[in-house]
Amino acid sequence: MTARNLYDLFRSHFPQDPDALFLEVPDGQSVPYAALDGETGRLAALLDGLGVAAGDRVVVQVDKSPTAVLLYLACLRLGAVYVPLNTAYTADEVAYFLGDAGPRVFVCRPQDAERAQAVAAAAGVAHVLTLAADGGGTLAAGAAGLAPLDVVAERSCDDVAAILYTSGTTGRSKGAMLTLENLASNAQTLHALWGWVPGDVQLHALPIFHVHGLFVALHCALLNGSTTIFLPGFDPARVTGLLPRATVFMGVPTFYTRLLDHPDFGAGACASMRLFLAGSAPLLAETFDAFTARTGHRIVERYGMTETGMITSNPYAGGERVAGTVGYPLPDVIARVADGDGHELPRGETGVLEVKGPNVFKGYWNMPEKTAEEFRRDGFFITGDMATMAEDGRVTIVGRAKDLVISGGYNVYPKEIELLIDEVPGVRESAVVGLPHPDFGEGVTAVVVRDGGAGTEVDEAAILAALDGHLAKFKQPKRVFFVDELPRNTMGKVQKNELRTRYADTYRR
Ligand code: MCA
Ligand code: AMP
Repeated sequence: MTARNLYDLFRSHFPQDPDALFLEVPDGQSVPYAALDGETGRLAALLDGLGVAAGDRVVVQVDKSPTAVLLYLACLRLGAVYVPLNTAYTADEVAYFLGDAGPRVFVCRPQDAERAQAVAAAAGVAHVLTLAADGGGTLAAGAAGLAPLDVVAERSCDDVAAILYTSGTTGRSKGAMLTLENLASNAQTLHALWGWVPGDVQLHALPIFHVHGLFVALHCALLNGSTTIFLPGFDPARVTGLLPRATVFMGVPTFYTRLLDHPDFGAGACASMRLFLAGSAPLLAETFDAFTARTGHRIVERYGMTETGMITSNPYAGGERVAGTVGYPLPDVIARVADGDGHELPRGETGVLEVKGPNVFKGYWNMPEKTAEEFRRDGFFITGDMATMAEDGRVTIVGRAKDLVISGGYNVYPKEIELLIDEVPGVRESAVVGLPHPDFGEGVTAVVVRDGGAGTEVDEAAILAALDGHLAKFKQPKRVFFVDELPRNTMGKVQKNELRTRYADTYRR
């Protein structure tokens, strides 16, 4: 990357047309490209006044809004580290993130301000600001009267631009440090690979607290100087209604199954579309095929991780988009399928996918040992995904070596839930698995062994009540089953595969 700051890189692609829109917000205030310098400059002035300097963290847990995007860009300008959090996280979860990230500023929703003040005070956070979905709150009010700060901090490629938390197999979330180089290289590669052209319009319905909606989608549009039609969330009727104005759409598989379930969705809605992309979870071949049959479009499935950004993609041009595969490693990414010791396996064999390239993160914030555990000595990052690579390099993800459930594109680590369930009075032990789910792809499911001696006849409602308020809704089990004992192998390890088989039909339509 030659730019000294990611914002500078984006700015070099802003259209000259003073009316060109960056974010077009149906029923709201749109954001022209021409306003970006001023608006982000004002937010930068506010943060600067609160003492936010390069390298300081700004933790943000807010509903999707144009101002949230401007805040991200303002952090880039200052060289501050942007740390977005899923709005579903509870106060308990936020307390951990604030304690770990140690931000100078925490921006939250107005309705969460009271609890946020308490949590922030306990974590020693100096300032709490609010931002509502409509842009209101103390953040905008504080910035409104300020002169834009004419700053674009000089950063190096290796400086951290954002920390994104991913859940950990041990139950503790890890903050993935993403550098300017990580974000810029991935954005530039994807922008070229997916053939962005002048005039492209993106329809955006993803959340913006994860890599998919924030980086993959918005960075490509920014590098293209494109307009993004910016929706507050995914609603199949709204998406169907707005698609005729768009050329590019990115979604998790649940978006596509919900669109296919919508009676008005079809080829007509997709007439102007150039590209549908899917990722964050496996896209079933049946969804790919049904989508092609209904619309004539072949979805481009790609694969990535928070720690790496995008790793592989099916071809946009010059190759087949094959359902059930995730395509080829990106041009600047090296991927190998390896055995448990990191030795590359012959093509066609199944092993763990390992990757290396400018997209691979710098490490986990405050966790050097965890970072070291996930890298090979030769610098390859161990994804924890099981894959095969065909002779021509095409990658198929066939499973996970890590104990992870992906529900509607959100990651859920069973360990985190099991630890909480095991604390419920009357529970001896538990195992959490993901089962096939028609809407979310996988449904989080708990299998619990009661503690006969405790005297309490704990039931499904009691387990769910105990989790409520402590665990984000999307992590909470959709069903809880009770068994006398968990199936174990000779080593004493719980056989989750057996549980997945036993309860496989739980969510069948
Ligand atoms: C909402 N609920 C969920 C989920 N979302 N439960 C399980 N899994 C979910 N993903 C809960 C709600 O709290 C609610 O609970 C009930 O399910 C039904 O809510 P509903 O209104 O249907 O949900 P929604 O608001 O429509 O949300 C579904 C969604 C959303 C649109 C699919 O989850 C979503 O936007 N997912 C995208 C995630 C994403 O962007 N992932 C990218 C990560 P109750 O009824 O009890 O209140 S980045 C990544 O993975 C890597 C880098 C990559 O490769 O991209
Ligand atoms: P996250 O930690 O949210 O970044 O999730 C990354 C994980 O999502 C990967 O390690 C994969 O397990 C999964 N994933 C992302 N895209 C795909 C895909 N296209 N097919 C299968 N799994 C995927």
